[in-house]
Amino acid sequence: MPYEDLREFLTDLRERGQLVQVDRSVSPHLELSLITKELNDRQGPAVLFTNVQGSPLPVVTNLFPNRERAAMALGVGVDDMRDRWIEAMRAPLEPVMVDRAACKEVIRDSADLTQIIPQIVWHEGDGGPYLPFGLCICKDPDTGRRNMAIYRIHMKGGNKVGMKLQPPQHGGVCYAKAEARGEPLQIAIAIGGDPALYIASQAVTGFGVDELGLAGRLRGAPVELVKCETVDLEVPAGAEIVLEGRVLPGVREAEGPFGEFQGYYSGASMRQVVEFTAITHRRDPIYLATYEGRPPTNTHVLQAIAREPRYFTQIRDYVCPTVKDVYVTLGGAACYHVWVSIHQQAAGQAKNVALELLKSHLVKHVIVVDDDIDVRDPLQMEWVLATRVQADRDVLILPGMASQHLDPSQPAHPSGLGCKMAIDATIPYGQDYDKVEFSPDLVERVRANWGAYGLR
Ligand SMILES: Cc1cc2nc3c(=O)[nH]c(=O)nc-3n(C[C@H](O)[C@H](O)[C@H](O)COP(=O)(O)O)c2cc1C
Ligand SMILES: [Mn+2]
Repeated sequence: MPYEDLREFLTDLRERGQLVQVDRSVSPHLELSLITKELNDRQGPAVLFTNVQGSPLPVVTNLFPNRERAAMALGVGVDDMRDRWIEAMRAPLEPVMVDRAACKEVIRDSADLTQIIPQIVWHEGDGGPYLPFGLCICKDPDTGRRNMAIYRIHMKGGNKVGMKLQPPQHGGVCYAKAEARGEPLQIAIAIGGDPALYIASQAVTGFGVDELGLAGRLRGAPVELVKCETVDLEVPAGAEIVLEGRVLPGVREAEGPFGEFQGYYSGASMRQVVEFTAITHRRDPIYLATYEGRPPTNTHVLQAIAREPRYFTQIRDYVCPTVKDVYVTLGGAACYHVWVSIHQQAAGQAKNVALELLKSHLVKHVIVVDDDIDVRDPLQMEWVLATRVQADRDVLILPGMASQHLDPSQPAHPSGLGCKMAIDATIPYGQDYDKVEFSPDLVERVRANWGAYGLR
Protein backbone atom coordinates (compact mmCIF):
# COMPACT_ATOMS: atom_id res chain seq x y z
CA MET A 1 0.00 0.00 0.00
CA PRO A 2 1.36 3.43 -0.87
CA TYR A 3 1.78 6.04 1.84
CA GLU A 4 -1.05 8.57 1.97
CA ASP A 5 1.17 11.32 3.23
CA LEU A 6 4.32 12.26 5.11
CA ARG A 7 2.77 11.32 8.46
CA GLU A 8 2.12 7.73 7.49
CA PHE A 9 5.72 7.43 6.37
CA LEU A 10 6.96 8.95 9.62
CA THR A 11 4.83 6.54 11.64
CA ASP A 12 6.30 3.62 9.72
CA LEU A 13 9.82 4.96 10.19
CA ARG A 14 9.22 5.34 13.92
CA GLU A 15 7.95 1.76 14.21
CA ARG A 16 11.07 0.51 12.44
CA GLY A 17 13.35 2.54 14.71
CA GLN A 18 14.30 4.85 11.86
CA LEU A 19 12.93 8.10 13.27
CA VAL A 20 14.44 9.95 16.22
CA GLN A 21 12.97 12.95 17.99
CA VAL A 22 15.00 15.90 19.24
CA ASP A 23 13.06 17.88 21.87
CA ARG A 24 15.94 20.05 22.99
CA SER A 25 15.91 23.63 21.71
CA VAL A 26 17.85 23.83 18.44
CA SER A 27 18.90 26.93 16.53
CA PRO A 28 17.66 27.30 12.93
CA HIS A 29 20.94 29.08 12.26
CA LEU A 30 23.35 26.28 11.16
CA GLU A 31 22.76 24.03 14.20
CA LEU A 32 19.75 22.19 12.76
CA SER A 33 21.62 21.97 9.47
CA LEU A 34 24.74 20.42 10.97
CA ILE A 35 22.80 17.90 13.07
CA THR A 36 20.99 16.90 9.88
CA LYS A 37 24.24 16.61 7.93
CA GLU A 38 25.81 14.46 10.66
CA LEU A 39 22.81 12.12 10.63
CA ASN A 40 22.95 12.03 6.85
CA ASP A 41 26.68 11.19 6.89
CA ARG A 42 26.04 8.37 9.36
CA GLN A 43 23.14 7.12 7.18
CA GLY A 44 21.20 7.53 10.37
CA PRO A 45 17.51 7.89 11.14
CA ALA A 46 15.16 10.61 10.00
CA VAL A 47 14.84 13.27 12.68
CA LEU A 48 11.90 15.22 14.04
CA PHE A 49 12.90 18.50 15.72
CA THR A 50 10.05 19.56 18.01
CA ASN A 51 11.66 22.73 19.35
CA VAL A 52 13.33 24.85 16.71
CA GLN A 53 13.96 28.36 18.01
CA GLY A 54 11.56 30.89 16.50
CA SER A 55 9.71 28.19 14.54
CA PRO A 56 6.02 27.57 15.12
CA LEU A 57 6.36 24.17 13.43
CA PRO A 58 8.17 20.90 14.05
CA VAL A 59 10.81 20.17 11.42
CA VAL A 60 11.64 16.81 9.83
CA THR A 61 14.88 16.13 7.96
CA ASN A 62 17.03 13.22 6.74
CA LEU A 63 14.20 11.31 5.13
CA PHE A 64 16.40 9.80 2.37
CA PRO A 65 19.95 9.15 3.62
CA ASN A 66 20.38 6.08 1.40
CA ARG A 67 18.80 4.00 -1.34
CA GLU A 68 17.24 1.64 1.18
CA ARG A 69 15.14 4.45 2.66
CA ALA A 70 14.02 5.57 -0.79
CA ALA A 71 13.09 2.00 -1.69
CA MET A 72 11.10 1.74 1.54
CA ALA A 73 9.18 4.88 0.55
CA LEU A 74 8.10 3.11 -2.64
CA GLY A 75 7.44 -0.21 -0.92
CA VAL A 76 10.01 -2.08 -3.03
CA GLY A 77 13.40 -3.69 -2.46
CA VAL A 78 16.48 -1.70 -3.46
CA ASP A 79 17.11 -4.03 -6.39
CA ASP A 80 13.58 -3.48 -7.73
CA MET A 81 13.68 0.29 -7.73
CA ARG A 82 15.04 0.55 -11.25
CA ASP A 83 12.22 -1.54 -12.72
CA ARG A 84 9.60 0.44 -10.80
CA TRP A 85 11.03 3.64 -12.25
CA ILE A 86 11.17 2.23 -15.79
CA GLU A 87 7.53 1.20 -15.48
CA ALA A 88 6.57 4.68 -14.25
CA MET A 89 8.28 6.31 -17.22
CA ARG A 90 6.58 3.87 -19.61
CA ALA A 91 3.09 4.19 -18.18
CA PRO A 92 2.45 7.18 -15.91
CA LEU A 93 -0.74 7.14 -13.83
CA GLU A 94 -2.72 10.35 -14.14
CA PRO A 95 -3.62 12.17 -10.92
CA VAL A 96 -7.24 12.48 -9.80
CA MET A 97 -8.99 15.61 -8.52
CA VAL A 98 -10.58 15.80 -5.07
CA ASP A 99 -12.63 18.57 -3.42
CA ARG A 100 -11.60 18.18 0.19
CA ALA A 101 -7.96 18.18 1.18
CA ALA A 102 -5.89 18.05 4.34
CA CYS A 103 -3.62 20.76 2.96
CA LYS A 104 -6.61 23.16 3.12
CA GLU A 105 -7.50 22.69 6.77
CA VAL A 106 -6.15 26.18 7.37
CA ILE A 107 -6.27 28.97 4.81
CA ARG A 108 -4.17 31.79 6.22
CA ASP A 109 -5.16 35.43 5.79
CA SER A 110 -1.55 36.41 5.22
CA ALA A 111 0.99 35.13 2.72
CA ASP A 112 3.87 36.19 4.95
CA LEU A 113 6.21 33.19 4.96
CA THR A 114 8.10 34.24 8.06
CA GLN A 115 5.01 33.66 10.21
CA ILE A 116 4.89 29.96 9.40
CA ILE A 117 7.98 28.72 7.54
CA PRO A 118 11.04 28.07 9.75
CA GLN A 119 13.79 30.45 8.68
CA ILE A 120 16.58 27.90 8.49
CA VAL A 121 20.10 28.90 7.48
CA TRP A 122 21.95 25.87 6.12
CA HIS A 123 25.54 26.96 5.47
CA GLU A 124 27.78 29.64 6.91
CA GLY A 125 28.21 31.39 3.55
CA ASP A 126 24.55 31.40 2.48
CA GLY A 127 22.85 34.66 1.53
CA GLY A 128 19.99 34.04 3.96
CA PRO A 129 17.47 31.42 5.07
CA TYR A 130 16.47 28.87 2.42
CA LEU A 131 13.45 26.66 1.85
CA PRO A 132 15.12 23.66 0.19
CA PHE A 133 12.46 20.95 -0.05
CA GLY A 134 9.37 22.37 -1.74
CA LEU A 135 7.73 20.65 -4.70
CA CYS A 136 7.42 23.45 -7.22
CA ILE A 137 4.40 22.98 -9.48
CA CYS A 138 3.74 25.13 -12.54
CA LYS A 139 2.28 24.82 -16.02
CA ASP A 140 3.60 25.39 -19.53
CA PRO A 141 1.83 28.64 -20.52
CA ASP A 142 1.42 27.30 -24.09
CA THR A 143 0.04 23.83 -23.43
CA GLY A 144 -1.12 23.87 -19.82
CA ARG A 145 0.99 20.74 -19.14
CA ARG A 146 2.01 20.50 -15.51
CA ASN A 147 5.56 20.24 -14.18
CA MET A 148 6.76 19.33 -10.70
CA ALA A 149 10.36 19.71 -9.54
CA ILE A 150 12.34 20.97 -6.58
CA TYR A 151 13.97 24.37 -6.92
CA ARG A 152 15.48 26.01 -3.88
CA ILE A 153 13.86 29.11 -2.45
CA HIS A 154 15.74 32.05 -0.93
CA MET A 155 13.46 33.61 1.70
CA LYS A 156 13.76 37.37 1.80
CA GLY A 157 11.16 38.34 4.38
CA GLY A 158 7.40 38.83 4.01
CA ASN A 159 5.83 37.15 1.00
CA LYS A 160 8.83 37.60 -1.27
CA VAL A 161 11.43 35.00 -2.22
CA GLY A 162 14.17 34.51 -4.78
CA MET A 163 14.34 31.49 -7.08
CA LYS A 164 16.65 30.21 -9.76
CA LEU A 165 14.52 29.32 -12.77
CA GLN A 166 16.90 28.63 -15.58
CA PRO A 167 16.39 26.50 -18.70
CA PRO A 168 16.87 23.63 -19.49
CA GLN A 169 15.29 23.13 -16.09
CA HIS A 170 11.55 22.89 -16.89
CA GLY A 171 10.44 25.54 -14.42
CA GLY A 172 12.86 27.86 -16.16
CA VAL A 173 11.41 27.00 -19.57
CA CYS A 174 7.87 27.70 -18.33
CA TYR A 175 8.98 30.99 -16.82
CA ALA A 176 10.78 32.10 -20.01
CA LYS A 177 7.59 31.46 -21.99
CA ALA A 178 5.46 33.45 -19.55
CA GLU A 179 7.94 36.29 -19.37
CA ALA A 180 8.10 36.53 -23.18
CA ARG A 181 4.36 37.26 -23.04
CA GLY A 182 4.94 39.83 -20.31
CA GLU A 183 3.02 37.64 -17.87
CA PRO A 184 3.88 36.25 -14.43
CA LEU A 185 4.30 32.48 -14.09
CA GLN A 186 1.89 31.01 -11.55
CA ILE A 187 3.51 28.54 -9.17
CA ALA A 188 2.60 26.50 -6.14
CA ILE A 189 5.07 25.06 -3.65
CA ALA A 190 3.87 21.92 -1.86
CA ILE A 191 5.83 20.84 1.21
CA GLY A 192 5.42 17.33 2.62
CA GLY A 193 3.06 14.67 1.27
CA ASP A 194 3.76 11.11 0.14
CA PRO A 195 7.56 10.68 -0.10
CA ALA A 196 6.99 9.19 -3.58
CA LEU A 197 6.29 12.76 -4.75
CA TYR A 198 9.81 13.73 -3.79
CA ILE A 199 11.23 10.75 -5.63
CA ALA A 200 9.17 11.53 -8.74
CA SER A 201 10.25 15.17 -8.70
CA GLN A 202 13.77 14.12 -9.72
CA ALA A 203 12.69 12.33 -12.90
CA VAL A 204 14.81 12.82 -16.01
CA THR A 205 12.13 13.46 -18.61
CA GLY A 206 11.41 15.51 -21.68
CA PHE A 207 9.66 18.85 -21.27
CA GLY A 208 5.91 18.29 -21.03
CA VAL A 209 5.94 15.14 -18.90
CA ASP A 210 3.95 15.60 -15.69
CA GLU A 211 6.00 14.27 -12.77
CA LEU A 212 2.76 13.85 -10.82
CA GLY A 213 1.80 11.09 -13.27
CA LEU A 214 5.15 9.42 -12.63
CA ALA A 215 4.54 9.73 -8.89
CA GLY A 216 1.22 7.90 -9.33
CA ARG A 217 2.83 4.89 -11.00
CA LEU A 218 5.80 4.93 -8.63
CA ARG A 219 3.50 4.75 -5.61
CA GLY A 220 1.01 2.41 -7.26
CA ALA A 221 -2.06 4.69 -6.98
CA PRO A 222 -2.99 8.03 -8.55
CA VAL A 223 -1.95 11.15 -6.67
CA GLU A 224 -4.93 13.13 -5.35
CA LEU A 225 -4.85 16.78 -6.31
CA VAL A 226 -6.87 19.77 -5.16
CA LYS A 227 -7.30 23.18 -6.77
CA CYS A 228 -5.34 26.14 -5.42
CA GLU A 229 -7.03 29.22 -3.94
CA THR A 230 -5.36 32.05 -5.84
CA VAL A 231 -3.64 30.45 -8.85
CA ASP A 232 -4.83 28.15 -11.62
CA LEU A 233 -2.89 25.12 -10.41
CA GLU A 234 -3.49 21.83 -8.63
CA VAL A 235 -1.45 20.54 -5.69
CA PRO A 236 -1.18 17.23 -3.80
CA ALA A 237 -4.09 17.13 -1.35
CA GLY A 238 -1.99 15.37 1.28
CA ALA A 239 0.71 18.05 1.44
CA GLU A 240 1.52 19.60 4.80
CA ILE A 241 1.84 23.17 3.54
CA VAL A 242 1.11 24.87 0.20
CA LEU A 243 2.44 28.24 -0.92
CA GLU A 244 0.75 29.88 -3.92
CA GLY A 245 2.30 32.70 -5.89
CA ARG A 246 3.59 34.30 -9.07
CA VAL A 247 7.07 34.60 -10.51
CA LEU A 248 7.23 38.21 -11.66
CA PRO A 249 8.09 38.99 -15.30
CA GLY A 250 11.00 41.31 -15.99
CA VAL A 251 12.15 41.40 -12.36
CA ARG A 252 15.51 40.11 -11.09
CA GLU A 253 17.05 40.50 -7.67
CA ALA A 254 20.11 39.06 -5.98
CA GLU A 255 19.70 35.40 -5.03
CA GLY A 256 22.39 33.39 -3.22
CA PRO A 257 25.08 32.59 -2.36
CA PHE A 258 24.09 29.04 -1.51
CA GLY A 259 26.08 25.92 -0.58
CA GLU A 260 25.38 23.78 -3.62
CA PHE A 261 24.89 20.09 -4.29
CA GLN A 262 28.35 19.72 -5.84
CA GLY A 263 29.98 20.79 -2.58
CA TYR A 264 30.90 24.40 -3.36
CA TYR A 265 29.16 27.71 -3.02
CA SER A 266 27.55 29.37 -6.01
CA GLY A 267 27.72 33.11 -5.72
CA ALA A 268 24.83 35.56 -5.66
CA SER A 269 23.30 36.44 -9.03
CA MET A 270 20.35 38.41 -10.32
CA ARG A 271 17.54 35.88 -10.43
CA GLN A 272 13.75 35.57 -10.46
CA VAL A 273 11.49 36.93 -7.74
CA VAL A 274 8.31 35.29 -6.47
CA GLU A 275 5.47 36.99 -4.64
CA PHE A 276 3.24 34.63 -2.70
CA THR A 277 -0.50 35.24 -2.67
CA ALA A 278 -1.75 32.51 -0.33
CA ILE A 279 -0.61 29.95 2.21
CA THR A 280 -2.71 26.93 3.16
CA HIS A 281 -1.79 24.07 5.46
CA ARG A 282 -2.90 21.31 7.78
CA ARG A 283 -4.11 22.15 11.25
CA ASP A 284 -0.80 21.01 12.75
CA PRO A 285 1.64 21.11 9.83
CA ILE A 286 5.04 19.41 9.85
CA TYR A 287 7.78 21.21 7.96
CA LEU A 288 9.87 18.89 5.79
CA ALA A 289 13.36 20.07 4.90
CA THR A 290 16.68 18.66 3.79
CA TYR A 291 20.38 19.39 3.99
CA GLU A 292 22.04 20.20 0.67
CA GLY A 293 25.75 20.52 0.09
CA ARG A 294 28.83 18.41 -0.44
CA PRO A 295 27.89 14.86 -1.44
CA PRO A 296 26.58 12.48 -0.38
CA THR A 297 23.28 13.97 0.80
CA ASN A 298 19.59 13.07 0.58
CA THR A 299 19.47 15.11 -2.65
CA HIS A 300 22.03 12.84 -4.28
CA VAL A 301 20.18 9.70 -3.27
CA LEU A 302 16.96 10.99 -4.88
CA GLN A 303 18.80 12.03 -8.03
CA ALA A 304 20.88 8.87 -8.43
CA ILE A 305 17.85 6.58 -8.24
CA ALA A 306 15.98 8.72 -10.78
CA ARG A 307 18.87 8.98 -13.25
CA GLU A 308 19.96 5.34 -13.29
CA PRO A 309 16.72 4.00 -14.88
CA ARG A 310 16.76 6.74 -17.53
CA TYR A 311 20.39 6.09 -18.45
CA PHE A 312 19.86 2.32 -18.34
CA THR A 313 16.99 2.43 -20.86
CA GLN A 314 18.85 4.91 -23.04
CA ILE A 315 21.85 2.56 -23.31
CA ARG A 316 19.72 -0.56 -23.61
CA ASP A 317 17.48 0.86 -26.34
CA TYR A 318 20.04 2.72 -28.44
CA VAL A 319 23.55 1.33 -27.96
CA CYS A 320 23.85 -1.91 -26.05
CA PRO A 321 20.86 -4.21 -25.40
CA THR A 322 23.12 -6.31 -23.18
CA VAL A 323 23.85 -3.56 -20.65
CA LYS A 324 23.93 -5.05 -17.17
CA ASP A 325 24.05 -2.21 -14.67
CA VAL A 326 24.27 1.58 -14.55
CA TYR A 327 25.51 3.25 -11.38
CA VAL A 328 25.25 6.98 -10.75
CA THR A 329 27.68 7.51 -7.87
CA LEU A 330 26.88 9.63 -4.83
CA GLY A 331 30.47 10.87 -4.54
CA GLY A 332 30.14 12.27 -8.05
CA ALA A 333 27.22 14.38 -6.78
CA ALA A 334 24.76 12.00 -8.53
CA CYS A 335 25.58 13.84 -11.70
CA TYR A 336 29.18 13.87 -12.90
CA HIS A 337 30.06 10.16 -12.63
CA VAL A 338 28.36 7.17 -14.22
CA TRP A 339 29.80 3.66 -14.10
CA VAL A 340 28.32 1.13 -16.55
CA SER A 341 28.75 -2.62 -16.99
CA ILE A 342 27.97 -4.28 -20.30
CA HIS A 343 28.21 -7.59 -22.06
CA GLN A 344 30.09 -6.54 -25.21
CA GLN A 345 28.69 -7.52 -28.59
CA ALA A 346 31.08 -5.59 -30.84
CA ALA A 347 34.50 -3.97 -30.79
CA GLY A 348 34.36 -0.36 -29.62
CA GLN A 349 30.87 -0.68 -28.17
CA ALA A 350 31.98 0.47 -24.72
CA LYS A 351 33.06 3.83 -26.14
CA ASN A 352 29.69 4.29 -27.85
CA VAL A 353 27.98 3.55 -24.54
CA ALA A 354 30.07 6.23 -22.87
CA LEU A 355 29.22 8.78 -25.57
CA GLU A 356 25.52 8.07 -25.20
CA LEU A 357 25.80 9.27 -21.59
CA LEU A 358 28.29 12.08 -22.11
CA LYS A 359 25.85 13.87 -24.41
CA SER A 360 24.00 14.93 -21.25
CA HIS A 361 25.42 18.19 -19.92
CA LEU A 362 25.30 16.64 -16.43
CA VAL A 363 27.60 13.70 -17.08
CA LYS A 364 31.34 14.38 -16.99
CA HIS A 365 33.21 11.07 -16.56
CA VAL A 366 31.99 7.65 -17.66
CA ILE A 367 33.69 4.32 -16.99
CA VAL A 368 32.48 1.27 -18.88
CA VAL A 369 33.42 -2.19 -17.63
CA ASP A 370 32.65 -5.80 -18.50
CA ASP A 371 29.74 -7.57 -16.88
CA ASP A 372 31.95 -9.66 -14.60
CA ILE A 373 32.49 -6.48 -12.58
CA ASP A 374 30.11 -5.01 -10.00
CA VAL A 375 30.06 -1.28 -10.78
CA ARG A 376 28.77 -0.59 -7.27
CA ASP A 377 31.95 -2.01 -5.68
CA PRO A 378 34.77 0.59 -5.64
CA LEU A 379 37.45 -2.09 -5.13
CA GLN A 380 36.40 -3.98 -8.23
CA MET A 381 36.30 -0.70 -10.15
CA GLU A 382 39.82 0.15 -9.06
CA TRP A 383 41.01 -3.31 -10.01
CA VAL A 384 39.79 -2.98 -13.60
CA LEU A 385 41.12 0.56 -13.91
CA ALA A 386 44.47 -0.85 -12.81
CA THR A 387 44.45 -3.93 -15.02
CA ARG A 388 42.22 -3.34 -18.06
CA VAL A 389 43.06 0.22 -19.08
CA GLN A 390 45.78 1.54 -21.37
CA ALA A 391 45.28 5.27 -21.26
CA ASP A 392 46.41 5.98 -24.85
CA ARG A 393 43.99 3.38 -26.18
CA ASP A 394 41.10 3.54 -23.75
CA VAL A 395 40.65 7.13 -22.60
CA LEU A 396 38.64 9.60 -24.68
CA ILE A 397 39.09 13.28 -23.83
CA LEU A 398 36.32 15.55 -25.09
CA PRO A 399 37.07 19.25 -24.50
CA GLY A 400 34.75 22.17 -25.01
CA MET A 401 31.45 20.41 -24.31
CA ALA A 402 28.33 21.91 -22.74
CA SER A 403 28.63 20.82 -19.13
CA GLN A 404 27.11 21.29 -15.70
CA HIS A 405 27.96 24.92 -15.01
CA LEU A 406 28.53 24.58 -11.27
CA ASP A 407 31.67 22.44 -11.71
CA PRO A 408 34.32 24.79 -10.27
CA SER A 409 37.18 23.12 -12.16
CA GLN A 410 35.99 24.44 -15.52
CA PRO A 411 38.66 26.74 -17.00
CA ALA A 412 36.17 29.56 -17.49
CA HIS A 413 33.91 28.70 -14.55
CA PRO A 414 30.96 29.19 -14.50
CA SER A 415 30.78 29.13 -18.29
CA GLY A 416 29.28 25.66 -18.49
CA LEU A 417 32.00 24.75 -20.99
CA GLY A 418 33.92 21.75 -19.74
CA CYS A 419 36.02 18.75 -20.65
CA LYS A 420 34.56 15.27 -20.50
CA MET A 421 36.23 11.89 -20.28
CA ALA A 422 35.28 8.35 -21.17
CA ILE A 423 37.29 5.40 -19.88
CA ASP A 424 36.80 2.11 -21.68
CA ALA A 425 37.84 -0.33 -18.99
CA THR A 426 36.55 -3.39 -20.80
CA ILE A 427 38.80 -6.17 -22.06
CA PRO A 428 39.23 -5.53 -25.82
CA TYR A 429 36.44 -7.35 -27.68
CA GLY A 430 37.38 -10.86 -28.69
CA GLN A 431 40.27 -11.10 -26.21
CA ASP A 432 40.31 -12.71 -22.80
CA TYR A 433 42.55 -12.11 -19.80
CA ASP A 434 43.52 -15.09 -17.71
CA LYS A 435 41.67 -14.21 -14.52
CA VAL A 436 42.51 -15.89 -11.25
CA GLU A 437 39.30 -17.35 -9.85
CA PHE A 438 37.71 -20.47 -8.48
CA SER A 439 35.13 -22.35 -10.50
CA PRO A 440 31.54 -21.48 -9.55
CA ASP A 441 30.78 -25.10 -8.57
CA LEU A 442 33.56 -25.15 -6.06
CA VAL A 443 32.63 -21.77 -4.62
CA GLU A 444 29.05 -22.91 -4.19
CA ARG A 445 30.10 -26.16 -2.50
CA VAL A 446 32.44 -24.46 -0.04
CA ARG A 447 29.86 -21.82 0.83
CA ALA A 448 27.21 -24.51 1.36
CA ASN A 449 29.56 -26.26 3.78
CA TRP A 450 30.42 -23.10 5.69
CA GLY A 451 28.60 -24.04 8.85
CA ALA A 452 29.90 -27.61 8.65
CA TYR A 453 33.46 -26.27 8.83
CA GLY A 454 32.50 -24.65 12.13
CA LEU A 455 32.75 -21.20 10.50
CA ARG A 456 30.22 -18.40 10.78
C1 LIG B 1 16.61 19.26 -2.38
C2 LIG B 1 16.75 19.57 -3.85
C3 LIG B 1 16.96 20.88 -4.26
C4 LIG B 1 17.10 21.20 -5.60
N1 LIG B 1 17.29 22.49 -5.98
C5 LIG B 1 17.38 22.81 -7.29
C6 LIG B 1 17.54 24.16 -7.71
O1 LIG B 1 17.58 25.08 -6.91
N2 LIG B 1 17.64 24.42 -9.04
C7 LIG B 1 17.58 23.40 -9.97
O2 LIG B 1 17.66 23.66 -11.17
N3 LIG B 1 17.43 22.12 -9.60
C8 LIG B 1 17.34 21.80 -8.28
N4 LIG B 1 17.17 20.51 -7.91
C9 LIG B 1 17.16 19.46 -8.95
C10 LIG B 1 15.84 19.40 -9.68
O3 LIG B 1 14.76 19.33 -8.78
C11 LIG B 1 15.80 18.16 -10.58
O4 LIG B 1 16.86 18.21 -11.49
C12 LIG B 1 14.49 18.00 -11.32
O5 LIG B 1 14.45 16.75 -11.93
C13 LIG B 1 14.29 19.06 -12.36
O6 LIG B 1 13.04 18.85 -12.95
P1 LIG B 1 12.61 19.57 -14.28
O7 LIG B 1 13.39 18.87 -15.38
O8 LIG B 1 11.14 19.35 -14.36
O9 LIG B 1 13.00 20.99 -14.17
C14 LIG B 1 17.03 20.17 -6.57
C15 LIG B 1 16.81 18.86 -6.16
C16 LIG B 1 16.67 18.55 -4.82
C17 LIG B 1 16.41 17.13 -4.41
MN1 LIG C 1 9.95 18.24 -15.66
